[in-house]
Amino acid sequence: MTTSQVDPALLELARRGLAGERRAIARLITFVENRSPTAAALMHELTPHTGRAHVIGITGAPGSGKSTLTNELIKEYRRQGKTVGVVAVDPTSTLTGGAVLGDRIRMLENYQDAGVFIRSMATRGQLGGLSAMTNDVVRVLDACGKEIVIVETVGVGQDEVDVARAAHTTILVEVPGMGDDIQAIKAGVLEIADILVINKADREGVEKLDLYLKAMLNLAPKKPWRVPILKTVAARGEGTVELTKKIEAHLAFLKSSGEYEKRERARLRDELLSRVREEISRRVFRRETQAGGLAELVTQLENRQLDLNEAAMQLLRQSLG
Ligand SMILES: Nc1nc2c(ncn2[C@@H]2O[C@H](COP(=O)(O)OP(=O)(O)OP(=O)(O)O)[C@@H](O)[C@H]2O)c(=O)[nH]1
Ligand SMILES: [Mg+2]
Repeated sequence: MTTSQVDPALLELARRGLAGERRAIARLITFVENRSPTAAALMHELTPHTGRAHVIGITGAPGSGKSTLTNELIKEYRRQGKTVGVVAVDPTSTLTGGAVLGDRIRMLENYQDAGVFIRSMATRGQLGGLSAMTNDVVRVLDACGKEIVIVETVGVGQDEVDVARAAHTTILVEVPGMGDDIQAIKAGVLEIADILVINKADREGVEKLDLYLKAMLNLAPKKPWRVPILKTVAARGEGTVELTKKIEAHLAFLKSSGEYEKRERARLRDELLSRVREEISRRVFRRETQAGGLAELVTQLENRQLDLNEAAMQLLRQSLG
């Protein structure tokens, strides 16, 4: 697609977004969320401007203080003169429904600041589409000049873990005193953490959790980056300066070790493959009941007119046609 084929109004929208205009950024994200054909044209315009932001994932159990911590990080980064974008992935679960409203209210604190852009996204149960969409929203914020992009997700499902994996630096938030059963943090979740945060460090059980996390980290295979454990009281803004320093140190490690390029490449590879998978299924299902479509091929399989391999190749050819 060449730029000349794109609607001039869209080009203008992209230009205003790239210049950091808040309303333009909001509209760009809406296009991306709706997965409209327009979004593809816009991503074409924005992509050359991406790759500059430091993407930070914040994940952890519901109510562990991720949004409060995000809010404190925003304040600290603004003090440092950095622009910040936030994508808060809202769980649709009724369990946390109340907390989501709390998020919005707390995050309003920063809304008057042109250097901050915050967007909440509902999970809406897209099939594997959440991480693809979140990645695109992150790209928009990156292209539009946000130097730090924070992605807040509730670390419960694979989808959220995937989202966290797309970040350069992933912070896992734990809280003390939740009982031993909850402390049995899944090894898979711990594995994605570059920095561990014990939030609500004003509560009892901090040392116990600290020891537990240290033991868990010791069990994991040794890696060049030693995962630090930090204590914060996000509700009082304590420990956030230290956290930004660790985040910075992690980025420096990624860059100096060559890990940055490696992660970037692995992420793009994953994204490309899942986009292709998604597109093929979309096309196959769109023509499911048409002549030669999925339904008919299944019938031919039943009648032993085709073998599985032939049917698969036919579907694949069709989806490309
Ligand atoms: N005591 C204490 N409370 C805190 C601290 N940080 C956050 N909280 C409180 O914990 C509650 C949940 O905080 P949130 O920031 O909404 O947590 P969250 O992880 O974003 O929640 P979800 O997005 O619903 O998963 C709020 O009432 C906060 O005020 C802290 O350091 N100490
Ligand atoms: Mg939250």
